[in-house]
Amino acid sequence: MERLKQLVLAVIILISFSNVVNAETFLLEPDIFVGFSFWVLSMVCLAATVFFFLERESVPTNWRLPITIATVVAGISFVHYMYLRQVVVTLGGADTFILYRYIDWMVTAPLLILQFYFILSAIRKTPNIIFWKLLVASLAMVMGGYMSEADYFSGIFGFIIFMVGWIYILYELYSGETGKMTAKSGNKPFVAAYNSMRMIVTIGWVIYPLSTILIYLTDGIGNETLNIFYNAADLLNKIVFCLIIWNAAMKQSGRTK
Ligand SMILES: *C/C=C(C)/C=C/C=C(C)/C=C/C1=C(C)CCCC1(C)C
Repeated sequence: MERLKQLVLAVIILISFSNVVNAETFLLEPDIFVGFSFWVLSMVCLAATVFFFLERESVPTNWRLPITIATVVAGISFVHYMYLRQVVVTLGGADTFILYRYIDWMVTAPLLILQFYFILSAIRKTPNIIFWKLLVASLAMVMGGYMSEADYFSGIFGFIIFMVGWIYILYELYSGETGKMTAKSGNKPFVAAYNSMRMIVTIGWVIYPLSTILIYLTDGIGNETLNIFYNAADLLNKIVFCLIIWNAAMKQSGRTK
């Protein structure tokens, strides 16, 4: 296990180095804040990947799966952010840019929603149906968002699919089986973490469509500003979200109070 860990860390470090080498090839102009924010986010995601990876052994056995998922989410975002930074440098604020984000979202958004099932399973027996409900709804949601953005049908149709999926997930998390089982669990640190995570899905996720609408209305601020909003949203919705899970896991282990 120790060997395997060292190997994985070595691979992560190698990828980071290739990232730095690329930075020389695709030199970022320091006054381009959007490029800068991509660079910072890449580093935060790298740090989070290593952190969750190492912390996996420190949490109670039941909590290892959510921490593994956190590692995967941070890792995907890390690799993807390096890619996006190059897109920023080579294409600038080109229109197609936002669509590239879906490569990440398609995978990470459902994984983040499934975390509610994984953490609930860590503390009690949880019916499989909750897994499937959250999976199908979150997949439909990202597909809807993608269709809307890529203008497959009319944008509004994809947007409606997105809204239906998202509202269904919120219903499930507040008043559905998942919400009820959590409330009844009587596990205080768990309920607190669940509530914060649910708040992030309720408010943090709105940053994306809201800033899209804002940019659209103010006409001219453009895609660069939009990407900065999205980067901030990703930081909250991915990294902070997973840190809350880690914190709850630590509380269960009694290592922190
Ligand atoms: C880690 C990534 C996450 C949590 C991404 C979430 C993305 C959204 C909530 C996107 C929403 C959008 C719409 C609802 C309409 C079309 C425009 C989008 C993509 C901003």
